Amino acid sequence: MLDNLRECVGRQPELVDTLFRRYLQSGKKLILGSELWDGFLLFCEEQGQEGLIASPLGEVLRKSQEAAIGDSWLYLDVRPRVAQWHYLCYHFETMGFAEVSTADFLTFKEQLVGGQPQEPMLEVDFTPFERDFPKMQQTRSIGHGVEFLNRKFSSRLGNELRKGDELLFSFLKVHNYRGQPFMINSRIDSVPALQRALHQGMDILDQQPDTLSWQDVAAELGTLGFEPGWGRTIEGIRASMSILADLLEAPDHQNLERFLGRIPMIFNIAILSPHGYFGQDKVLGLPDTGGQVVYILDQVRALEREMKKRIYNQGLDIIPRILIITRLIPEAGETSCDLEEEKVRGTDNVSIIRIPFRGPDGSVIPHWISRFEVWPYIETFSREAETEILARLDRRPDLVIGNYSDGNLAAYLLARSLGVTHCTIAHALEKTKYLYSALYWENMEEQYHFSCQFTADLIAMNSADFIITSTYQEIAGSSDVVGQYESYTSFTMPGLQRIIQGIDVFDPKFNIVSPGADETVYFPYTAKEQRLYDLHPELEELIYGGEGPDCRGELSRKDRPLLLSMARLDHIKNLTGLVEWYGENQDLRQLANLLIIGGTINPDGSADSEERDQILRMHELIDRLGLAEQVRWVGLRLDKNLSGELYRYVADTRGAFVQPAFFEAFGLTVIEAMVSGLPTFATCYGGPLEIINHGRSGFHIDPNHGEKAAEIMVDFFRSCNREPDLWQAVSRGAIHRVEERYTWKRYAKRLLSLSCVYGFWKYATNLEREETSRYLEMFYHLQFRPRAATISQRHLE
Ligand code: UDP
Ligand code: LCN
Repeated sequence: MLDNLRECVGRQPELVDTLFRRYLQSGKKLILGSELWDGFLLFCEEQGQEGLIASPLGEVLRKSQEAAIGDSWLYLDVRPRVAQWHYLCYHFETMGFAEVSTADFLTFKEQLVGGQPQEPMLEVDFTPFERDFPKMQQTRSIGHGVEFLNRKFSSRLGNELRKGDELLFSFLKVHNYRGQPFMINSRIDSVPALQRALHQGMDILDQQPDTLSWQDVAAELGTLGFEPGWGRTIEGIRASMSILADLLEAPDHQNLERFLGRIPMIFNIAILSPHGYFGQDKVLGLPDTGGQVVYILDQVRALEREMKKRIYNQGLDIIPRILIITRLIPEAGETSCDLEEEKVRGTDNVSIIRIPFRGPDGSVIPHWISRFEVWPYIETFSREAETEILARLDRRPDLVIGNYSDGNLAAYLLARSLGVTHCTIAHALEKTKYLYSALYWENMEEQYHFSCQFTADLIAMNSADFIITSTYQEIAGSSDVVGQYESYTSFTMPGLQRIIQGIDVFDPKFNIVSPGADETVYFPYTAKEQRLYDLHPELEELIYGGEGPDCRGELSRKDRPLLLSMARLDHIKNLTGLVEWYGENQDLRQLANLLIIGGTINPDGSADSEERDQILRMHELIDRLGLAEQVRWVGLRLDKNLSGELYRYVADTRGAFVQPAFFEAFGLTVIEAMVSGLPTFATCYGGPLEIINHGRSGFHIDPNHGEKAAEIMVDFFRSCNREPDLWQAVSRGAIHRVEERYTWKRYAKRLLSLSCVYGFWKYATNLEREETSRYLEMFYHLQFRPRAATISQRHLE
């Protein structure tokens, strides 16, 4: 890249210098990639140098994420392809280019924003720990870690046969439940003994009819050293034994995955999700309370079902248990968040366990606390959680799953202390949501405490045995957009820490496991027999009723399709932006009514400052743009059945759904709306970019170009008026897309398989990760804890 660039610049050095000096003269120290590119295009046009656009210089500028500019230097961070970074610098005097290291680039940025060279700063680099750890190389492999590991490991089993055999054998020996061994007991004391026993066992099974069960052969197999766990039926037991025998003879990755998935390993799971209001009713839409709660409640139902099925097929009679550990909030309003325990509906053995946040003196913090301010409480919360989990399960959980930055940190502490497999799920990493959230962290610290959050994120993602993401873009973005995890690769927080390598997105710990939408609640509008028509009077009142304490606006034209949007009333969700685009587009106002479900109407009813600002803005827009007869704003939290039927009701009006967020990590509402059959217009930043196939199963819109987004909607409604089949085609495309890709059943199967494989991998490579664990422990104690202690204890006041 550098050679081509030098050659290209060498042909017209003055021209390039003029361009770069323009950037310098703009007076900006930092220029975003899009501005850099727009400036370049304009320059080429003015100079009559359109040929430059396709040149190596054009390529570098098109792929630059950012420019950092000082008096003598211009630095570029270039991302030629997904997850690949180069740092270049240009010197204004010598007019030459050079490639610089990550550290040099970050140091330059620190000096730019801090004025003088900074004090020596902590440099964090995880590269040396991973020197011998297998890494993927192709960008298309990113997010498919388990397949890679299985391939890698089975070849290792093959190459170092004795060692690999021993590993599998010793792994089998560690499995038991409350002292009851599984699969093999101490009579089988070596790999050859295991191979012999397997052949004898299969001979015995071959003489039995398939209809018999484990009990019928238990005594005979027991004399060979076998214990329960091979299967319930003769057919199942035979299959497990033959897969293992094949594996010991000639390892291959498919058999390895199949066999590991058959070992009884996961009976109890602890899921951590401290912040927000975690409950089953009247919580969705409250501050910090949205998709994560829906996700976990659907996830546990699906997981319990799949765990039961697997345990049954393994021939065991163990009842699986899942504990969701969240925060107890004494001042819980209408919610149940002040209860210590709640059973999850639709499950047999899943409970929500609530543990309060405590101040330094042990006193319980009574009120809700923003997710940005939970840091001082997580450690005592985790300690209490550990005691509670052990007391309730009477043993260690087999898997700990963290959710979001705070839950992931709690999961780290817990899994480290208990020595169990640890999975993290980010849901949304805040770093990419706020421009310069790392570089200007100090300016945002009072409100967001990113020093704690990003440190916690680094600890969690590096400690986790495996990471689940909902989409590829969450890990590594797209050719033009940086992934959420990728943004943790290298960054600086001046005065605090310089991250040379925070995470490697090629690490096989990353796996894409997409969530679904509860199909008992969200299903196509065409499924007439399942529809909840008795909710229609309530919905009609909500949509077309008069103004009241919870609703603003009264729709005057009931014959028009509805354009629905539903979200928390956070700035990032951009519901107010949508109202503005709609209000300013006279055509759209004539074509459809806008229905907004979110927040509350009364600003005094909100404890969240960001939500209050949005409420005031919404009122201001409705007044200023005269929207009272075309926009209906419902400030209520709808229960799931009502919101499910609402999507379908909107589909009956031949309406559509809009998700206008500035950034949406995944977007459960998007798949809910789509599977209901609603044509959906969703942000091109984040998950929806991957969920929707533009034009086929919905449409991408750019929240930064509201006018254009409104025009896309106008075009759609107009085209539907001309071609009545168009609405149906997009609706069918949306349903098909979700049914094919986003289901909880698939999710649960995959998550449990991953847990088994990574459990094995953790066992097999424990030593290799132990160094990282020790380093993380220091990072936690020396970096995170002091930062968390700086957060004001104002909640105690
Ligand atoms: N939701 C709801 N009622 C509301 C607001 C939201 O039921 O008033 C649900 C919505 O159906 C979805 C979830 O809350 O299941 C929001 O998830 P999403 O992933 O779209 O966004 P998040 O809030 O997690 O950022
Ligand atoms: C958090 C978000 O912001 C959403 O985009 C996700 O859909 C939700 O969590 C569930 O993972």
